[in-house]
Amino acid sequence: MANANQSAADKPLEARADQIGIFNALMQKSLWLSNWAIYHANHIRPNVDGVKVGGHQASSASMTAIMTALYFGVLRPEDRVAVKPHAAPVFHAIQYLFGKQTLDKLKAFRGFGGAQSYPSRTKDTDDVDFSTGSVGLGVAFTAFSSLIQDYVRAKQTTSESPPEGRMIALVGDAELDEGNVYECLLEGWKHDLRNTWWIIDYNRQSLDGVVREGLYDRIEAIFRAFDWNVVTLKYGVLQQQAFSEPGGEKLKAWIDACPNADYSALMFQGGAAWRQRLSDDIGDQAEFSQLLDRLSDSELSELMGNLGGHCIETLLEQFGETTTDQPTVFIAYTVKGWGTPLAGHKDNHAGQMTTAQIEQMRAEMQIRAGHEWDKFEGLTIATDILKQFLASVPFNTSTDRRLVAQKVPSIGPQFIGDRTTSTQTAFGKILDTIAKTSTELSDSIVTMSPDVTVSTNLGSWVNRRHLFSNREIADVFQRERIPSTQKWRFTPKGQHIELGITETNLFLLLGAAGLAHSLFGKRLLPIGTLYDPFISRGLDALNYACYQDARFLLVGTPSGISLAGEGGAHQSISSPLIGLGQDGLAAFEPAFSDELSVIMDWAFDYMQRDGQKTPATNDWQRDASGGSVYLRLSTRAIEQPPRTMSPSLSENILRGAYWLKPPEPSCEVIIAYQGVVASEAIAAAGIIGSDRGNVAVLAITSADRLNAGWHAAQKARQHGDGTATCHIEKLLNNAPRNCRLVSVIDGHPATLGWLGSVRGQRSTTLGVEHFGQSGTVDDLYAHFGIDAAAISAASKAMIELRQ
Ligand SMILES: Cc1ncc(C[n+]2csc(CCOP(=O)(O)OP(=O)(O)O)c2C)c(N)n1
Ligand SMILES: [Mg+2]
Repeated sequence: MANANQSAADKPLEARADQIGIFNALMQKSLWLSNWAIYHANHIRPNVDGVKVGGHQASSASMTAIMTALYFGVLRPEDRVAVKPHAAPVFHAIQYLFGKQTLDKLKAFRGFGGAQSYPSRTKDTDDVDFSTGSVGLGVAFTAFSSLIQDYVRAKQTTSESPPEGRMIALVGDAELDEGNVYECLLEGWKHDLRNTWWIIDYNRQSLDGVVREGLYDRIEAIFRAFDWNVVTLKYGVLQQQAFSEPGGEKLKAWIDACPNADYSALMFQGGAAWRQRLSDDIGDQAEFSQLLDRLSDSELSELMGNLGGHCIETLLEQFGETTTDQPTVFIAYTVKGWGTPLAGHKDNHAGQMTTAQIEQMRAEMQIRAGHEWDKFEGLTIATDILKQFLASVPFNTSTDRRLVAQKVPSIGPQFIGDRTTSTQTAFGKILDTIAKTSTELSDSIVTMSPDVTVSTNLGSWVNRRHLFSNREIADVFQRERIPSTQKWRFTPKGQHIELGITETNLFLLLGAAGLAHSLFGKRLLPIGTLYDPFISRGLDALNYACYQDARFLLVGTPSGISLAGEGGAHQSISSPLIGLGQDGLAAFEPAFSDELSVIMDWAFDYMQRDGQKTPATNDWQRDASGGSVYLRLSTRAIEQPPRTMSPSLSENILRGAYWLKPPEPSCEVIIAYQGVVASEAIAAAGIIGSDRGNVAVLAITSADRLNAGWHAAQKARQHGDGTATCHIEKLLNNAPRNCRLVSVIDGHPATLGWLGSVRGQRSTTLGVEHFGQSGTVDDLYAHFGIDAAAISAASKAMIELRQ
């Protein structure tokens, strides 16, 4: 019985042939099951809405051999894999063979509750390590996971460390068009990237067609420039044997010179076309002609399709020989649609086999009608042997590959007690206070920033906790006694990861760190800072991190037009809407430092809540299951309210709002503000109300949580829970029903625009809708109509409105 732990090359010839036979059988089965699952979803399952179901047969086929070699032979349980999104069907098929994917879910591929179109950590149940879908992101995620693996291990003793895994990306060649891949390469090089494999499915086709000539040289040069080990898998063993025969060198030279598009077209056309073209190009040369004549059309087609990426022997050998921890890229030549009638056709990305074609494939694979899903149907190797083999595959472990980590206990809110301060300054001070404590919490925090560490007030944290690097690097300025407020010391024990200016990398690193508990068994509390407007730059990666249910604290600062002098597009407008709309991210915009203290303390707990918990029906789903947190902060210092934090105030802050000035029965207007414009809202209330009791001020700390609670209550009522209510309804119920509402935010007014609908109150929404500009805060608040004068004018107009 073949032992999958041993590389095929190490074995006696007979055993090796056995093992290769088993791999080839499983490859054939994975190819069939993946194609059949797509066919079934599109042609057999009833289509009730007429919308295309889809699935990628050609992209899956292209990777089947690579994934067969990896999953059945090379991977170890500690390895983590990001599978090319549109190879999901092969992944699900392999998991099904392992017994980790159900037949029901496979039958429901792309259906409700079925196996997902693209591998999903959160939605699939079959051991997905990294979600993929938005091409390029999963690729880079593996590198950042490797960096986090190093980070975690540097803080552990050897006995605490689980085995070191390889972080592996299965990459479509067109994914290399995504710029984030190169941002990641540069960052990886800076951080001594290790244990990372990128296996490129080099089929030279993307979605729309065949790629340009000469790409290989560019790709190779790029990886070498970043100190990667480059392994090229160009020819399979059949081709290598043919090359060693008389006339074979002619064939090799022809293959090497053949343009990508021609190779693809010939693969599609098959053996007769190959024969014609090779004869035409190479001509009647005795030895070569003999080589050609020896082969039938189908053998010739098999030979020409026997590229490195489709040859199990080559794949096992090359993967097995790669024992270095140097990051390694495998460039595996493949044919898109290999092994199917779609092979090589330039339009095959969304193309699917016709019924006649799948029937032909069924016949070739000897699969009887009604036995399409049988795991060993049509294979020539005895079922017992295959079962034994599958049970011995190292990756097919019965232990859960998702790890768990102890919860890090809270140390309570850290209050900093300034009289006038900004939320950004307060953030830095709170972190500094935490840094001074010797607690599990302070040791679990890891900060990161894309070259805005100092300007987002992480400086004192870094001075105390240092920067992370695999090796010690002293701060030259410190050593030379040159005065500097920053101590820039790198050490394996450091707790800040300094990134270059790429927000996408920040989000991917936050995502990887935010999964450390599950990937590496160690709970990290990652905090990432960036300038608020530049969230948009990395938005897809942020979405990606949230989709994987990674847990982190994101700090967007400075924000809004309150940034004043910096002007223009440095002033964020729509980020509160991102906070409102982004799933998996609870967004807060505190105005005062004591609110921030309470929110940060809560965030460290919320980030650790169990993603699986089912919420009560009238609760916002995420309250039970937890998630990541986004803080929108400001550099504008404002006067702090003199107060001590009470449990009820703290609870209200976390629920999203509290009465700063509660409504009286005579209340005519509520001024509801979020964030730094608190001072304007308070001043406006003074202008219109002074002590007449006609105005109330509602402090909103989280439009996001308020809004989510409101939606949850509405849904619960729709589902028959007549008692369901929510925080914002309870608060607004304290005010007379017909009082008016004016909302204000240094951001897009739609953030609070829904408030009037809660009780059907007439409302005016103030905020910023157009690009900012430079000026003083007073200039800009007046210009955009969010100063005290504008708020009071809007309030008065609302009061004066007749019904
Ligand atoms: C960010 C993003 N843009 C566009 C797409 C749509 N898309 C899916 S696959 C694909 C082409 C991928 O080609 P390649 O990576 O070479 O894989 P192949 O299908 O050739 O195996 C595109 C454009 C996507 N999934 N993500
Ligand atoms: Mg491709």
